[in-house]
Amino acid sequence: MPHALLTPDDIATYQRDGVVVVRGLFADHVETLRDGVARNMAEPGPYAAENLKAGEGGRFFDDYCNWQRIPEFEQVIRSSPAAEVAADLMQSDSAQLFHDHVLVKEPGTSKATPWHQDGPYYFVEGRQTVSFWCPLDPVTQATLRCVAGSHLWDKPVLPTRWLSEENFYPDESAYMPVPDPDAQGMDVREWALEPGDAVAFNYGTLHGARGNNSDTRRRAFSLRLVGDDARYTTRPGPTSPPFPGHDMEQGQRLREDWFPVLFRR
Ligand SMILES: O=C(O)CCC(=O)C(=O)O
Repeated sequence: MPHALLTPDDIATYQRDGVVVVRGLFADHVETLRDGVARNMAEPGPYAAENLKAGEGGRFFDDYCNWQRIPEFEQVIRSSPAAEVAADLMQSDSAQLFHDHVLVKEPGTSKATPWHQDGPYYFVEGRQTVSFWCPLDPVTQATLRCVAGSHLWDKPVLPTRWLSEENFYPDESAYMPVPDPDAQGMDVREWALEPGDAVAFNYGTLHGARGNNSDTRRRAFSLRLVGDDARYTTRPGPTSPPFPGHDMEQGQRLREDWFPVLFRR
């Protein structure tokens, strides 16, 4: 039986489309996550970034890999139903934490988050992956957008740097060019969301986000997990996140002392 937040149809949708909405996944944890985001922005970590060029309006802050030092994040990661729901969606017997990510678009940030797949930036390969993108403010137009079915594409999409727009790795020919899903008539999924809802998507799913032209903040907490088949793989350069000193080798499971298993059947 799937977790009560899911139906069998949600799981089938996730497998087929690589994206599904999970209403209320973090509903009991919104205030804690807001406190965590406030702490994270007041005490940014070594990877914190501002993602706007000079003259672009608003503020687009992000930071990741902070759960060990932001107690609010660890509490939610360990006590919310996210890990069990992740295992159900991935059809996996376990759910292992990869990392957390905070993405805040302040009011008047018209910059769209560029289309990308997360997988090419990560040192993880495997089909059993999930990222939960959870807004902490009501979101009507500043939404996450995902291309249904893109997690099954044969070739990965070229990873680029969000601010400089340069290629992330040297060999462009190993990737397909970044598509323009609207112009190309792709099946783009997006939802109006309440705080605590989550969009679940595979690391291979092409996604981006609209700018925030509203007069309210758009704080988002993202939680990334992997399942049974996930293995460490090398990439043609430093990955994002980099996890310096991880000491893993090609084909190994992610080390559990750094990436704890949060749920096992
Ligand atoms: O919040 C955003 O603007 C983008 C989120 C995203 O790309 C992600 O969570 O992987």
